[in-house]
Amino acid sequence: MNTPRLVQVREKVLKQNDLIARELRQRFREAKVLTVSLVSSPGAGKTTFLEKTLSLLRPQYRVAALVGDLATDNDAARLKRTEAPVRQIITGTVCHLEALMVERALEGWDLNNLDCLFIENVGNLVCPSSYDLGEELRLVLMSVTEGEDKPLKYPTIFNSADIAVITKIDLAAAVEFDADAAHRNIQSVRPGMKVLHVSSKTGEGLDEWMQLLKSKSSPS
Ligand SMILES: Nc1nc2c(ncn2[C@@H]2O[C@H](COP(=O)(O)OP(=O)(O)OP(=O)(O)O)[C@@H](O)[C@H]2O)c(=O)[nH]1
Ligand SMILES: [Mg+2]
Repeated sequence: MNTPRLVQVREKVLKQNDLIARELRQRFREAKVLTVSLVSSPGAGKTTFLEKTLSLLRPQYRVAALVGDLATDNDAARLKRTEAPVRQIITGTVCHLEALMVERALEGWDLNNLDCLFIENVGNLVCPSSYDLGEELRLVLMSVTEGEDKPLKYPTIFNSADIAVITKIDLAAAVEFDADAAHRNIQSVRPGMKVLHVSSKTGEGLDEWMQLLKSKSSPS
């Protein structure tokens, strides 16, 4: 039986994306830029976490960020307060970032002048999982207010990520968040996955995140 046309088109798009992502990864490695992407459901705390991360790394590290959104440049405006170079990618109707969007957004930036590049994906736990962006590390964030079962419901995104970050832990007691259950769920879809617990409001857990990041990148 012939493969349906829609499937063929999708396979072609993903293959094309993988080729560009591979080239990007090569460029990042050659320029010694640690590239970290963030995925999560809308509102899990990506931009807030990134604001803290950029501020803590600067001025020792040369950092920059790309941020994806369907319609606004609100997140870029927030991240620019850290004074790091930031570019917004408006995706229109597209529910994820693609490697080509990253490549275009980087035009004019000399990667040799960077130590770390962060990429905030569009808030979505489904679409971004299939699109490699050439990043070295992918973080999947889940906030305590979303419940413990997200890894079970969206296993593909947890499988495509390297580190899980449980966010908004300052609210854990108020929403009776069961951290053990969340860990069990993460480990059941991705055995051995590293899990961080952070609050971007109180700063809890950010030290461990900084240590982890600094173990992978050194300022030049
Ligand atoms: N209490 C608490 N609130 C937080 C924390 N992190 C983020 N928030 C709040 O959660 C809301 C959403 O945070 P954002 O950082 O905009 O989330 P986001 O994942 O970037 O959202 P999208 O880009 O729209 O997907 C904001 O009102 C933040 O102030 C946290 O650690 N603790
Ligand atoms: Mg955001």
